[in-house]
Amino acid sequence: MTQTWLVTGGAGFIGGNFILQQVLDKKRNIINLDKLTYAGNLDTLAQLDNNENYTFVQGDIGDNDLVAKLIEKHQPDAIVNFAAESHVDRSIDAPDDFITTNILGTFNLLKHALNYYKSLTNDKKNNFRFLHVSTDEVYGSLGDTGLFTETTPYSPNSPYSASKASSDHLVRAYHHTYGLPVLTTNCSNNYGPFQFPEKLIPLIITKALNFEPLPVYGDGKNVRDWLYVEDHCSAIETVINKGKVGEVYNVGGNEEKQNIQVVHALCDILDELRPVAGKCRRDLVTYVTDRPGHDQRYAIDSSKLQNQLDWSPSESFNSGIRKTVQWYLDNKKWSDRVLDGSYAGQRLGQDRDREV
Ligand code: NAD
Ligand code: TDX
Repeated sequence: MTQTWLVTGGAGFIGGNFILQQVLDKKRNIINLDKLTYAGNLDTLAQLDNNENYTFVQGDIGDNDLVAKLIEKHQPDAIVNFAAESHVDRSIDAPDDFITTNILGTFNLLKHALNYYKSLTNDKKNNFRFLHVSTDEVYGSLGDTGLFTETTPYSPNSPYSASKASSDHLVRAYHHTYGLPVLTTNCSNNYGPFQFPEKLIPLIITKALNFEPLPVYGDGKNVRDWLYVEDHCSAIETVINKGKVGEVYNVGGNEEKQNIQVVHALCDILDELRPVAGKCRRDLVTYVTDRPGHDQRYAIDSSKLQNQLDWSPSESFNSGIRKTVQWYLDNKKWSDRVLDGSYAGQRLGQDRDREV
């Protein structure tokens, strides 16, 4: 029988890609609980309207009654927690929602998942999983060498990463104390279709298309490890299916790049695909004030996931970034729609002295 998975935050970037993979490939019935914050867009999932294997519920993971009722009604085989406030710059300007959703919201989910888990019997109980989607940012910042492994001590530096670290600890505690069958994935920077254009890659694509200045924080030499979003989604599915209960798995693409290299790559692809005579998009690069507390380098060792669960990424940075640019060119309507709300590409998170 087809399993039912309760996915939270499925109208966002990664959750949306995950649901599309699951439902279009007829793998699972999906219940999507999403609050529809500025980052949630039902346009992403429009092709699932009327699909009998997909149900959307607008609501908050922190809503006690709603979460209890949803779990009771749908009797999920797994809960996959993507829901979060996810943008570091916003966490600098206004951390409150990060604490409420990422910490208290996850706690509420865990509480109800545990009550439900206790009520299950036999195979349904043995097979139930709670997968928490987290980030490499909980490990802090690296120097020029070294990689984050699953045993790297937590050292979060932004309100965002601190709130994710806190939720990771709660997830861990629910396994150790109560025996809830949890799994945690800590992933590097994702890119791909349906990413809200406040994050580096879609922001630069959007601005470069319009020949607007391209804001590069600090000296542009901060390093991120980039993973194509569909590879992250396949990693999550792999961990739910094959992961050892209670374990943490790092997910990464082995594709470290300085921010300026990413920006240059985007400029070059756009110059090729949308050339404008006499203009070179690299000339739009504008170095701006650094992000307060900007982590220097993230890099992930995902060998545990690769060796123990036989996962590996399908896209390289070069193939994935080209696909991504092409997607934004082909789906300008999507970007225009999501940008017609409160966010229009302005700089966020630069003022550490602002009252929060
Ligand atoms: P996103 O901001 O694009 O989407 C978040 C979604 O969660 C939105 O649809 C939003 O409406 C929903 N949401 C927010 N608060 C909610 C609440 N209280 N109740 C229900 N829904 C709520 O985020 P994303 O980039 O897709 O990230 C998804 C998850 O993956 C997050 O937990 C994030 O920490 C993690 N992650 C992201 C990256 C990345 O590069 N984007 C990398 C590693 C891990
Ligand atoms: O305009 C910009 N200019 C710039 O130089 C923006 C928006 C970002 N940057 C830099 C800051 C970072 O070094 O680019 C890098 C990437 O920035 P973001 O896209 O904001 O991502 P990051 O802060 O690295 O966090 C992302 O990856 C880990 C996600 O937003 C998190 O949700 C995830 O956990």
